[in-house]
Amino acid sequence: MKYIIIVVCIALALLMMSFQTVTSVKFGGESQHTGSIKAYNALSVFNPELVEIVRELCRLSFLQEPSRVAAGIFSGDTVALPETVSLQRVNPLRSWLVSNRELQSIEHVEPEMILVLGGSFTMGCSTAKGGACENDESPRHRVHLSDFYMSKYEVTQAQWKAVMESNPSYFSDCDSCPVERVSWNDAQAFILKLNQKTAKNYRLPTEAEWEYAARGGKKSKGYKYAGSDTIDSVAWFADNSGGKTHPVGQKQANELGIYDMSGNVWEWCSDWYGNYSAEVQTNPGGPNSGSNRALRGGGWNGLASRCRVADRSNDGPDNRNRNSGGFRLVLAEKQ
Ligand SMILES: [Ca+2]
Ligand SMILES: [Ca+2]
Repeated sequence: MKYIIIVVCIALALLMMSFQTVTSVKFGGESQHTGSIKAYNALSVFNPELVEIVRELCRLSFLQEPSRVAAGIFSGDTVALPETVSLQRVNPLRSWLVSNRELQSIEHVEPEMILVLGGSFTMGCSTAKGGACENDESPRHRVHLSDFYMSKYEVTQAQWKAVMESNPSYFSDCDSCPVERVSWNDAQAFILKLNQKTAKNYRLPTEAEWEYAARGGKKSKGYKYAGSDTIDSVAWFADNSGGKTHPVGQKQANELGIYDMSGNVWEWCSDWYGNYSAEVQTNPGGPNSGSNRALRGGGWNGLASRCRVADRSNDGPDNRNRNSGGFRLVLAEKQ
């Protein structure tokens, strides 16, 4: 069966290349392994969309039994695997492949989650790093948090498309960029569908969870931005973004291994936006009511001061006009 699949992969690659009028790839005298790898590489140069189909077929074939061929095909592959749910819609051939294998695509839409060990921290702005604090970042107060899991990256356009079968992003056509132009309510709709697909309880982070994670949790080094005092090393913001979002995970991660908490897109939190209280709090979820929802971390079009771990912003829950507004996910426990 394995070898049939290999042959099919190569045949498929050659068939696709015949549409691309690629003539420079030679298979003579080479093993099937080498041939398929070369075909793959050639395709990736000439037609990234078609190579996805080959890659997916091979990946599915060796899901249970990783082999040299699969390793070769995927060597140098730095792109996240495409989400089969969305591609079922996009490509009839892939749809056939998926339905034949009765693939459950859930694993490919789920975000990579990082364990954030609970602990205590002081929430709110300190002038220790020389930053100007804004009024809504005070009073500083002590917060105790339980363990939780936070997504390593902002939710990407590929993940959004896989779940929602749409892409609201202004900077669309970039699967690995964060989804943006989503309202707080849109994010809730995504989470509802994701939870239905996965039978898990994903949710937005609370502001306290967001700030604790941005500060590096138990591993915090007290940086001004998430992962550094030098903003350029950790964040896409107005001065370095070139006026657009960027694929997630390209800047340096923070102390917990979480990316882009400062910059790229603003991130919705679950809380109503309101004033802080000076009381010690345990797992706070913000005010009971309000008119706006909290946003954190700054974005590609914002000032450096917006990317501070203590900075807060807010917007109406239906507002999706921000092409710098996205989100990331939290799980209370690994499920
Ligand atoms: Ca961000
Ligand atoms: Ca602010």
